Parts: sequence; structure tokens; C-alpha cells
Amino acid sequence: MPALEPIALRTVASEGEAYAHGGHVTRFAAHGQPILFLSSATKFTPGEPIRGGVPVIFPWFGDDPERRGRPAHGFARRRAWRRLDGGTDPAYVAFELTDDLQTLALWPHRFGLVLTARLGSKLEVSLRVENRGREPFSCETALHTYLTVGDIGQAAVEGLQGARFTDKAFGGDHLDREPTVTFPGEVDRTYTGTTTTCRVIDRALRRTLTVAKEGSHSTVVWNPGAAKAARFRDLGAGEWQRLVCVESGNIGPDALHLAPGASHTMRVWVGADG
Ligand code: TA6
Repeated sequence: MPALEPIALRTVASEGEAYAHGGHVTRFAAHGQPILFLSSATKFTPGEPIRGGVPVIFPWFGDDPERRGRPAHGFARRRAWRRLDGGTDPAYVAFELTDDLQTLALWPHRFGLVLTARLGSKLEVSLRVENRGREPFSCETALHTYLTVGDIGQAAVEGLQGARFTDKAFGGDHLDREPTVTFPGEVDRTYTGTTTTCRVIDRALRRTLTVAKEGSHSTVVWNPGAAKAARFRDLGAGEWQRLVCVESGNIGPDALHLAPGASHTMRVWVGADG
């Protein structure tokens, strides 16, 4: 099956979509209401990431840590993964990515990734990382979840009060003393040492979304704001107002350190409250 052929997922109350390209869940809606956000202008191009859904970030988060011009957020979301499941369960899909000559040239470690997605009242996504080499390695991972909100200006994220974060938009490391994160403009915060469930208060659509997780100690909250959004050719006009990223990962001080043969699994559950 071509990596850029959509895989439809369904249950009685929810529907979704995924691609072997990037091991990428692109859509999830419950009771007809979209939970994930997918850009109307996203590319579906070999070697390029899809804008929206749940991008898989590996083996580094953000810009190339070695400043060698390697792709931001690593290479996993740009690669064609292998479909693992047999397609017999309409609510479940699984993909695998392993090292090859191209990845080894970018990152000299043998690895195995398995991404699974299961539809139910919520979307459950897991990411397993295995060290298949003979040397230990460290890596950063994230499920870069894009959520739909009715209006970012009326949205807020709960669950991060008391956690420390690095502010990528305005600089510095801070302790978050506020009960919620709001979005007066660009917000780009990497929280570390946090395992809490986050709740997205979507006032415009009169709903609350939740992002629960296990095996993850970092949470990133991101909205580009108007000015930065204008630079994204793969984001529809004005769509920045209808998305918020609440990303679950292991970043910076929470990076994974895997001995040969060791593995680590992160799991997230995304959905609407009630
Ligand atoms: O998760 C937040 C972030 O790191 C932002 O700084 C912004 O770069 C965003 O990810 C999207 O990155 P991308 O490479 O998908 O355009």
C-alpha cells in the first residue's frame, strides 16, 4: 500500500484516518465533532511532514541539536513506515519504522519504532522506541498532537500550573504559576518533569478536550499566532485561530537513554470530556 494512501478508521461513534507516511494519524472525530486539527493546506509529499494530526517526532525535538542542517523534529515523520496490522480491525492501525542507510547517515544508531492507534470514545496512540544497536543511545520523542478549537483567543490549557517550562517564543526558563495557559499571541512552551493530564477549555465550541499520557515527562503547548502562522505555506489562511498543539514527549532533561535491546513506550489518550 503506498505510504500516502489514506487508511480509514472507524467505530460506531468515531472515525479517523492514518497514513504509513510518517506513521501519521491525521484525523480523529467523535460523534461527528473533529478532535484533531489537520491543515487544509498540508502537503502529502514524500519526504515532507503532514501539518496536523499527530506527527511523530524522533530522534530529536525542534531544530537539529548539532546544527548540521538535519530536519527539524527529526526524520521519522518524513519517512514511509511499514504497516504492521493486517487491516482486519477497522478501529486499529499499527506502523513500524526501522533504521536504514538514509537514517544511519543522519543519526548513527539502529532503532525500531512502532506506532499504534486505536479509536474508541478517545483516540489512543502509542509510540514504542527500541534500541536495536550494540551501543546505548539517547533520543527525544514526541507525539506532536494538533487539536481543533473554535477560537484560540477563547481557549485555555489547564494542568501545567507548578511545572517548569522553557519559553521558545519569548525566552527564558520559568515556573508556571498560572492555573491556565492562554493565547494572547504566539505561545511555544516546553514543560519538563510533568506527567499531568492536560485539559483544553474550548469556550467557542463549548467543550473540553483532554490529553492524558503515560511514559511521557514533557508537554509542549504551541500556537504560532498570526505573524508566525503567515510563514507556514502548509497552513490554511486563518487556521492558526482554530488549532492548539498539546504535545506529549520526552524532551531535553526528560530525553530517553536506552541500552542495547532496551525499549520505551509512551501512550496518549485524546478526546472530548463527557
Ligand atoms: O512544538 C512546537 C514547535 O517546536 C514550534 O516551535 C514550531 O516549530 C512547531 O513545533 C512546528 O514545527 P514544524 O517543524 O512542524 O513546522
